[in-house]
Amino acid sequence: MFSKILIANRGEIALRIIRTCREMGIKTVAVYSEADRHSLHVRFADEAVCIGPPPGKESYLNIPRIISAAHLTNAEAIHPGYGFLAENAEFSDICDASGFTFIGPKPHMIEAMGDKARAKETMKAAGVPVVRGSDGVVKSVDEARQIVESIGVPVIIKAVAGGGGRGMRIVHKIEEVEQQVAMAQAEAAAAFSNGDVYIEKYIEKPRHIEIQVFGDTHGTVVHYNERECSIQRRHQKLVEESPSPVVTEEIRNAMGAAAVKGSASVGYVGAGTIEFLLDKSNNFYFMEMNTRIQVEHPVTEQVIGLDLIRQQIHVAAGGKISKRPRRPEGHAIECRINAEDPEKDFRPSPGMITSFHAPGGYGVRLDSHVYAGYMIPPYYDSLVGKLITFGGDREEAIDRMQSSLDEMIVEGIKTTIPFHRALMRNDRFRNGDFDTHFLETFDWKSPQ
Ligand code: MV4
Repeated sequence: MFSKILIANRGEIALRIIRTCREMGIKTVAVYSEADRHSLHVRFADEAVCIGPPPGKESYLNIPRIISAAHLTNAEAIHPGYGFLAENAEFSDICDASGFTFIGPKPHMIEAMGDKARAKETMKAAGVPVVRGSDGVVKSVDEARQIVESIGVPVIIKAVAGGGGRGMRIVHKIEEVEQQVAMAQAEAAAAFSNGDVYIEKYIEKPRHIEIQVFGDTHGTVVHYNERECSIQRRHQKLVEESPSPVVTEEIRNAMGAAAVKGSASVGYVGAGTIEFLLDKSNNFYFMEMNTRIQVEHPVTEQVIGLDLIRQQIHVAAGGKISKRPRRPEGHAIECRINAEDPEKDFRPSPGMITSFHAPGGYGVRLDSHVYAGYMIPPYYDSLVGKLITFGGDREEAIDRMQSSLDEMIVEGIKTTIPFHRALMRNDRFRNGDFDTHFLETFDWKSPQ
């Protein structure tokens, strides 16, 4: 096992990783930008190295500075968390080449899944259901038109270098296909330095359901059930839960088996997430694979009884994972508390937290790095914390979430707490009757 790990991240996830390292008797190194000097990850790590000015490019995204910090402190492994360099193939490569274990997949795996058209072809070849459409990249607008003539509208044009909702366009009229493809290509070239796009039949009002997978270096790949992530706004998830209110044992087994088959076919090692769309007839289709630990991993942890960060470290050190299937026990739900003003179109609301109270009690978990007197810097994401509640069933978890949200105090900045309080009272949400478009019509200000 490693004796020292450097955490190439900040905020709640840096703290989350430090907590597990301490439990495991592993020393930790924090890296921080000048804006994060007073952050808890700096206080709680055994050592801390300042790696530069506030902007991400000059600190948390600056590979030479992070590698230098690892050399300086004699770290053995580097945990990237999520975001920043977590899915950067070059970083994974440089860590290994510099003698540090990257706690995540090898560069070729990150690259294979980062190209969304290639990832889809790989999964299709492994027998995982995919949405019908172009076979890989569309080479010309003529080819695009032919494909849409055969599959019919609506279709969705996606950038191969996009992902997470970036670089997508929906087309409802066949005569607009050529122009839309040309525009999508130009946009993708500008945004991702790669203009390649592919086409799929557009699935109307799907649910976003993802499967947590895990592989070890001994050839074992397992899944830890689904997370329901349909409550999202502009491709930002706001609420996640496990299990999904609509996933039956039959769907879970089929989706889980497909996710394992797809991951095992590429020899996947570490924590991964296979994202599916579930349509109205309960057909599911592979969308993307994320090769990192995700923000919403705690809901899975709470229902399967396993520390996924511990397991990432264990696997990176060459350890084996148990093949035992883990069925969800009870129900867990997570609300992302962001420093955003839901009254003003969720615009960022950084600044000083003047007063803070963390909810607690039976079945309540708060993963957060903030405290009274903490300054939320404007440079990074706006996550204040993740409030997770769990109970014997979904209703109990939601009731507990409602009372925890009522108890939570964050003053000095605007947060998404009022939005979550309204959502937890909403009948459609309570009945599990929602899809990825739910928030487009949900008015949190009107009485539920
Ligand atoms: C789709 C889709 C419908 N049909 N693909 C969005 C994020 C990325 N991971 C995949 N996404 C989607 N892909 C097909 N073939 C719907 C989404 C989607 C979505 C699209 C428009 C507006 C909001 C959305 C929210 C979640 C998923």
